[in-house]
Amino acid sequence: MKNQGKFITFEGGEGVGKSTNIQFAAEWLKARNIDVVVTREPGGTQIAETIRNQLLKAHHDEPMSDLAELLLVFAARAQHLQALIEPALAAGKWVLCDRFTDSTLAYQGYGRGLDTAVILNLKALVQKDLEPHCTFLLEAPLELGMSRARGRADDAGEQVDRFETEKLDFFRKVQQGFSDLANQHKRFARIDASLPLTDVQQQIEQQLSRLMEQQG
Ligand code: T5A
Repeated sequence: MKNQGKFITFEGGEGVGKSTNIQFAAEWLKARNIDVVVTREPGGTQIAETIRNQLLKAHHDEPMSDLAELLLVFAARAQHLQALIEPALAAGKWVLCDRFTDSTLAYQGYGRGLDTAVILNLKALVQKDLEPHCTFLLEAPLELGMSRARGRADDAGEQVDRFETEKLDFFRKVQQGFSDLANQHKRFARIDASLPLTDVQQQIEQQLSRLMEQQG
């Protein structure tokens, strides 16, 4: 039977360096002849990116309900899994995904205060038994991540998105959510993302080497 690929997710608060380090990980793996797909959530396919636009759009004429937000996140995920993630894994590729369901538990669960049991039910419906092989949790003090995100957005001339307009207290709860999840699940690799980029990438390299060894 053909080797199944590996599913690796990158998680953490705003601006901790997920996008930067996912690109680094992809290049590192490609240099070792691994077939890699880089994707993100919400999004990753045409339909899921359309949902992302609505989720992140800062100004709607009506406020988005927390439940609508949750269901849209999972609608995008269902599409992303079927159209991109599952076929890539079945073809033996390594899928590197910028955010996944841990973000839903952290943002919609801890941040918005939606019932974790409801989120876990939706997770079971959408993901069935698929879990990431490894989840890199990039951790840095909130203020550092937010100032990095702001700096990057200013450089790129981007507007803030709907989540970035939330108050600090919301992001504290999100951060607590990620920390609790990392304490509960062995698949998490905690990365100190407050360090200079080369040190962050050294930690990521170590974890990728470990995953390649498991591959045999
Ligand atoms: N969301 C998502 C939910 O609410 N529920 C869900 O289920 C899901 C999947 C998505 C939003 O949607 C929410 C959460 C989010 O608010 P996003 O695009 O993933 O949006 O959100 P962000 O986390 O805001 O993504 P960013 O692109 O802002 O942050 P990254 O990717 O973590 O950071 P990155 O790599 O762009 O780095 C930011 C800047 O810092 C520099 C980089 O060069 C860049 O300029 N940098 C460093 N500088 C110094 N030292 C380091 N170690 C550095 N690392 C990065």
